[in-house]
Amino acid sequence: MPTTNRTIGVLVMSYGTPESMDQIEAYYTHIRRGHPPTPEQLQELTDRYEAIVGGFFPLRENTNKQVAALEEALNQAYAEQGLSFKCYQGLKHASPFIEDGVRQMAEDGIREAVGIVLAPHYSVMSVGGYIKRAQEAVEGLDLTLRFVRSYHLHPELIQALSERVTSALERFEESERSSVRVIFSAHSLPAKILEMNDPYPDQMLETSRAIAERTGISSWQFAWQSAGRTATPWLGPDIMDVLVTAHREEGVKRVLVCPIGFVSDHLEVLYDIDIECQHKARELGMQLERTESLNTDPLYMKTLSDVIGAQL
Ligand code: FEC
Repeated sequence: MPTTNRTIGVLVMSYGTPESMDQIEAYYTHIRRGHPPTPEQLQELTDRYEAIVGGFFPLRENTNKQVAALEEALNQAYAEQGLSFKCYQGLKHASPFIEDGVRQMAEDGIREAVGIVLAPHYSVMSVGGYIKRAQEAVEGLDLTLRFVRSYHLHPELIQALSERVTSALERFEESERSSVRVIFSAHSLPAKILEMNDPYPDQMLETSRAIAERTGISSWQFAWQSAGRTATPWLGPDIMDVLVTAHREEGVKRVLVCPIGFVSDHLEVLYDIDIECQHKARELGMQLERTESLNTDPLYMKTLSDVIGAQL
């Protein structure tokens, strides 16, 4: 029997994507903290979106589905404890922005909420940035907002990713599976985070190691992807260089990329891995496969629902 009747708001934060091709410039300007891209930069990004979507932005629909599935998972998991949940989206670079989500919760009379980012690993420059904006937005409102910072070793997350590695390995000839190099990847960040003792690189390695242990693979490494095109150094090695080195120096012919830093199909997976890395692999004569994205996998929803519940 329920003992209380509490409605908890959940601010589900995600990167955000444009809604249509003509919004790419505004989106890119927001990512660049108000500095509009040059015409060349804009064209280059537009070309990438055209290559994957041709006018349809998969991240938006995927985030919508994840948020709906999470609300359902939470309401099922905690019903007996008298808790009900309402999820609000807060996007980093597109509407509804993080600030819109916080405002909407307050307007709906929510007094207690948990914020979570659809990215399992913490960096002050990634998840930390989302949290800072949500904290600023909540100032002065009658709303208590707690945060999940990371969940990169949650058993159900590791299970979901491990299952994906195991099933993607089946795309290689059975006799060749033991020679496949698994490359775990995540979004690079400016290398200056290393001076801040940021947990991001270690958390990536911890997730990679946990999946390797669970799946029993021994030939694996970690690589960064999608680094910004700026003059400052970014975390390396970059996945494109790793493909070349693994092939030329170690004779690797088959790779499985597992993008552990991302939870959904979007530009950084569908373009940077499926088109750019695939092109490089073909050039080198390598077979490259990628693990499926988590999207609304019930194990991922269970992970999110658990870590949100732990905040209450
Ligand atoms: O599908 C889509 O429309 C959006 C895909 C997308 C995701 C994503 C996730 C992360 N980013 C992270 C860090 C940075 C840093 C900069 C940066 C720039 C871009 C640009 C695009 C873009 N990001 Fe992104 N990111 C996605 C898309 N990102 C487009 C701009 C063009 C380019 O550089 O490619 C550099 C900002 C600056 O110039 O100052 C830093 C991190 C993540 C993973 C965590 C998360 O999801 O929040 C970290 C998805």
